[in-house]
Amino acid sequence: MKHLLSTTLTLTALASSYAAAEKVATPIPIGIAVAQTSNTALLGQEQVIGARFAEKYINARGGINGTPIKLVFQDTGGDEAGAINAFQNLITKDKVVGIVGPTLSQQAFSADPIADRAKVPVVGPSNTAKGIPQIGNFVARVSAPVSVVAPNAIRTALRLDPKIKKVAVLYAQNDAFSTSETGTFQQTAKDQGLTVSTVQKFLTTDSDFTTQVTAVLNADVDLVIVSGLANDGGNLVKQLRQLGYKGSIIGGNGLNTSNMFPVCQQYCDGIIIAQAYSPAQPSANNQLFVKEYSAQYKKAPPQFAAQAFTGVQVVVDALKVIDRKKKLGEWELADLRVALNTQILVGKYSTPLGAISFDKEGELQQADFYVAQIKMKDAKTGSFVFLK
Ligand code: MET
Repeated sequence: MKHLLSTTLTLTALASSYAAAEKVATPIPIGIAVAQTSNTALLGQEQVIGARFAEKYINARGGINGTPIKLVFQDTGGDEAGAINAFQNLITKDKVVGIVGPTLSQQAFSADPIADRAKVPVVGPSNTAKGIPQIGNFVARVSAPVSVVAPNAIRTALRLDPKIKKVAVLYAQNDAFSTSETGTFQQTAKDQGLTVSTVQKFLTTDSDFTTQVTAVLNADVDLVIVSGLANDGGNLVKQLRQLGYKGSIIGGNGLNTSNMFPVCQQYCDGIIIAQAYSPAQPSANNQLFVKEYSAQYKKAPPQFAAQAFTGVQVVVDALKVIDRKKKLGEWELADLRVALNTQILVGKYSTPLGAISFDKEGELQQADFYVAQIKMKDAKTGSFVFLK
């Protein structure tokens, strides 16, 4: 018995020392957990492109002080379970040093706590709901929150049409970001002296918006503000126009993609959307990014691609600093993850978004914001025109 017990103890000790001795793999694995399937892939697709482009761009410049990176993609789908599964695979199976993801705030509130408990740094590439960095010490984001981005759209809409007085606000009540964003929109509208005549709810899974559109038309408003995701948001805008709404439309962050064009087609025309990224941002780093991205994709980088690129860049820049003090190959994975998180939070980064940093909770500090308006040439082709 005594003998058995000591064997067990020895084995346990061996197992834990084995786990503790796990080194980081080369090339350096960085996890990307975004939506590659489901309706949320309308948004995630641009993130995949931005991340892939970052991998190529960074490795072409020597990776991390000469060591290449390797992005490991795990599809989150559009829901919480998919994001949790992707995070778990990246953490335990793929043994990544950190994770860029997920696509939706709704997913982040479920999946980020798992990474936080496992002490794996997370950089949110597009999560804009209030409260994301506060999920835990290991959670930061490169996507400016709704409170900073959304008000710009209302100010611009009022500049384009100073006669706007009455507003209808619509939001997806089953989505954490949309409920957060509508709070900012409603408050900003009131602060600007507008009357919020009606507030309508829908679901991101809805496709028929007759009830909401009827309420909007009855309220006789001059501005409609939509907080939802790309497919539902696109259909809502389309039905608003088809049923006769003629006023201004603001779309929130979930409508900020040309992948919505096939949904609302020519009816996308005129939607005003605030931007956390502009290809015209003048920093040398952004201009080089835009040049190479445009050469490869024959169009300027959209916001979600630029933010995903930035998420990968932040992880890489932080790893470069760590590697200069002690080569990454000499680190144990668990220790490196903790050191990476610390370095992410204290670093300063020259990115496509301009110069950025984080506060101690992991909230993004960014200077420049923009507003664009969708211009459709026909039912299929359109573009985001940046407004002065
Ligand atoms: N900003 C939205 C959210 O946080 C997602 C937009 S899609 C990339 O949920």
